[in-house]
Amino acid sequence: MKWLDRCVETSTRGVAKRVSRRSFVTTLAGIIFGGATVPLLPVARGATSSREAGPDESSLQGEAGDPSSCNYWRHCAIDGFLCNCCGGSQTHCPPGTEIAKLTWIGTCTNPSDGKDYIVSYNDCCGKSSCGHCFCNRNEGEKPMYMPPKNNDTNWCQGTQSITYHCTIAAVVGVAVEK
Ligand code: ABN
Repeated sequence: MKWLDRCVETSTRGVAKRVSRRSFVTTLAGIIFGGATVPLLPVARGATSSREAGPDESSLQGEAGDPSSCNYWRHCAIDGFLCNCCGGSQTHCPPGTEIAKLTWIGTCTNPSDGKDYIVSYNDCCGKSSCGHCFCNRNEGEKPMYMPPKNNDTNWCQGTQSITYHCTIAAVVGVAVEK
């Protein structure tokens, strides 16, 4: 084992002669802390790729907890075909369609926790009308002559195609009293 001691001593002395203590500590810290952050990266990417964690819906029973039903709690102010019946889900557009960035926003009460949530009704665009599960609920809606408060609007604007297919209902936040 003496040869190993001598070998390590020689290489350590060599490094000590060539490299300043400060640069050695900097490099070592870079390896330790840089290495520690690498495993976090895929987790962060995963978090941004999912549209929402969402409120707890596990205790909901019947239509209030069924994203294919017009009576699903998030649909309180929707006007359109439910994407859950069209090859998508309540939070994701069906394959081959593009999500509209302009949306209609509603505030719906989640019966499982009694809290009010802000729900974004994004239209999915680029395929002809889905034709399944049409739903028109108008809580808080105002007549057509007040366009910003009326949900009877094709929000497929600024997308590659203005053809409307269906609508998703994504929770984007908790509503708080002013
Ligand atoms: N936002 C759904 C929709 C699309 C086209 C026409 C009316 C409503």
